[in-house]
Amino acid sequence: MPVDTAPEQAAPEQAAPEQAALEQRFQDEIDRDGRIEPRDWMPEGYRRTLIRQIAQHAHSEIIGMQPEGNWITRAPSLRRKSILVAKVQDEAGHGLYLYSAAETLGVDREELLDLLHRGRQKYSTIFNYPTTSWADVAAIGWLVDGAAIMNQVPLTRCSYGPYARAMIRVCKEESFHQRQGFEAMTVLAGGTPAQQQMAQQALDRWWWPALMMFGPSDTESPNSAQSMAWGIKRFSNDELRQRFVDATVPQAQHLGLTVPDPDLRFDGEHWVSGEIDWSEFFTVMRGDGPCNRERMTARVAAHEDGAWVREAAQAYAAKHAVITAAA
Ligand code: FAQ
Repeated sequence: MPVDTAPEQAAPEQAAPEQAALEQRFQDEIDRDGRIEPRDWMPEGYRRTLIRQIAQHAHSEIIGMQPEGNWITRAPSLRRKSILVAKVQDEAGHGLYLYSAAETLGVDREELLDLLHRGRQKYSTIFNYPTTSWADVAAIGWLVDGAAIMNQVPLTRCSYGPYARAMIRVCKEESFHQRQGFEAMTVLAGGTPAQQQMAQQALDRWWWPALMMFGPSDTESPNSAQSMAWGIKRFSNDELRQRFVDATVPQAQHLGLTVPDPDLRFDGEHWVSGEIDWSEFFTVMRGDGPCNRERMTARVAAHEDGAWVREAAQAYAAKHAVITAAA
């Protein structure tokens, strides 16, 4: 089925009575905070919104393997290397759960990957920044996984059952990732002056891109209102970003690091950030960030190199289907 993620245009008042009853049942389920399951009737716009968001999320997980994967061969100890290999494998696994969740909506993962490779679907801007030092790996765990958890814990209560259930396991693993990043950052921040400098420079590089992960400000977010009405998103982009800032500034202070925001202030209740450079966010989102081309080239090459694995898996499945049918 071709993927069309444009918003649905049908006017509800034109719907036939049966259609109106289906819509009412769907809406009642949403209103009572129930779960919509793959075989339930759902509005076409709801289905398209979920495909768009879940596919982008899956793409982010698999492209997100690249910045940290860059450091597997150069991790500073065997312990750090084994942790990093496990983390990067987890990210591949998250991609697989998410492509499976998207497939329950009637799309094929091959088609979603094709859309990614042709630049027709997005992945998170955060993965278009380079990892220039080992401290960047620590900063990704602390900040990027920290932001991902803040965004994804509410998705465990998403109205679409398969996505919500996938998020429960993903969030447990992301929580480990965040803690290992903070632990690695703690070691660097408490180390030699050179290590402390590495930690500070990594925070300087990743702070603002991490804030951008939450998406455009609420006034510039075209999808939020409908996604919140459908119970896909539970909080707005700005609400989640604020929660992240409130949680993370005290962590930076604990580490003895300085958040690279001269306008950051505490208003008695919240840590209030200075203005985000939205032109940078939109530039990276359009494909002109520091590593967009490099990431896509590596992704397409990995897909092509893996063709024989997919063919072998299909041949194996076909062989076993014949054996099972004959038994
Ligand atoms: N990058 O109207 P909204 C991770 C797009 S996973 C690129 O606010 P929405 C794990 C947005 O798609 C990180 N594009 O959109 C890990 C839309 O464009 P479209 C990924 C962005 O969907 C850790 C347009 O802007 N997480 O980190 C971004 O309601 C470490 C307008 O925006 C998820 O995907 C962005 N940052 O809200 C892996 C979580 N922000 O599609 C490895 C699930 C916005 O209309 C290492 N997704 N856009 O053409 C969500 O929660 C939502 O989709 C948002 C965006 C909040 C990201």
